[in-house]
Amino acid sequence: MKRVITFGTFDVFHVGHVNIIERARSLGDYLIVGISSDKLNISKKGRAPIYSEQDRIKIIGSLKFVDETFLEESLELKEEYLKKYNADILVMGDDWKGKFDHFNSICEVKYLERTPSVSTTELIEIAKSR
Ligand code: C2G
Repeated sequence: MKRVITFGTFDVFHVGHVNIIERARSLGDYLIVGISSDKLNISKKGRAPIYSEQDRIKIIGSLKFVDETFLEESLELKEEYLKKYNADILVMGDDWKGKFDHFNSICEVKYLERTPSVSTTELIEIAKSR
């Protein structure tokens, strides 16, 4: 049984998020998703997510591809999370390419191609302009 783990904010949920979650799940038998806390997002992106962490966890946890979710409190805790959740494969979008290669000694690290032409930032801009 292969355990796959992935991380993300998944704010303003869109098809790019579904695609990576679906593909991550297809690489193994059990998918764990670490969802960035509101606080972590503010430190990473300089703004609070549109959807709260409770709502983002509820949305991601309701997907049929997702077996388990948890709150990712810090980028520095990645190694602890990989060990705690017994991950065999870490999946990230290719915007993170190379950034997590050093975890190769703990688990397999895979970067999947991002879905083109859709992003949370762009969706916020489109919504604002209407
Ligand atoms: N994604 C994608 N295609 C898009 C947009 C996003 O495949 N068009 C992927 C990203 O590559 C990422 C996941 O969806 O793997 C979640 O995206 P974000 O919410 O932007 O994640 P991010 O804030 O980069 O968080 O510890 C790592 C971070 O928590 C990753």
